[in-house]
Amino acid sequence: MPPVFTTSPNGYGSDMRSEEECAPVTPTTKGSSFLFDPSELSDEIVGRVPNGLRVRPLHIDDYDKGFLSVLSQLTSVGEMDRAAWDWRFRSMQRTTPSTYYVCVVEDLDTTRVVGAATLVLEWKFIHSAGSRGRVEDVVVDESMRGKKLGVLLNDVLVRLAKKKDVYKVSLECKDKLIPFYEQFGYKKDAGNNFLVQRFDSKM
Ligand code: 16G
Repeated sequence: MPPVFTTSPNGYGSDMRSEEECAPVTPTTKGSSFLFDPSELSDEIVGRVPNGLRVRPLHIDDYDKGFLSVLSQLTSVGEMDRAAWDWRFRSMQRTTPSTYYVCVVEDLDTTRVVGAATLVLEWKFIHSAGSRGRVEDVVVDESMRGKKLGVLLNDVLVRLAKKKDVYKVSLECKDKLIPFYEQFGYKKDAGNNFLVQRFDSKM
């Protein structure tokens, strides 16, 4: 069955965020709980969201809301206690200019994270001190597959990347996912290749 969409696209109610959470996240903002300013995910960027879900920035409390369990459906997450999580979250939040846009889909009934995707801005000297976007760690919880949440997240990240004025946006994916990602405008970059050296146990 196709998803039902709300008329208020982002699913944010004005009563859903505290004043502190609505404040812009800047290096000088103390105690903010979102990874980046939620206003970056405007209705124009987020588009239409199925009823009962919302798209928002990663929140520091997502440690307890299944974010890591969703990520572990993509690859190895490894051990991460609360202190390690807080440290990583705060270090990503402090980057200037902002670099990490980890977006999540939250199930409003359960308040669990059911999908995630990250836009990383790689700041450059080239292209007039521009930035390149990298789409990373796109994953939807197995219980929510088939509801086009992957499409939703990718649409959000491509619109956000354009808004951030990246000169290009790229991603890596398995062969079988190439047709999926092509629908968002990605193409193989003829003449360029993705090379890697792995220092973990995966070959
Ligand atoms: C996929 C992901 C990449 C992620 C990697 C993890 C997308 C578009 N691509 O390539 O972002 O970091 O898987 O696999 O989500 P790894 O642990 O083998 O690097």
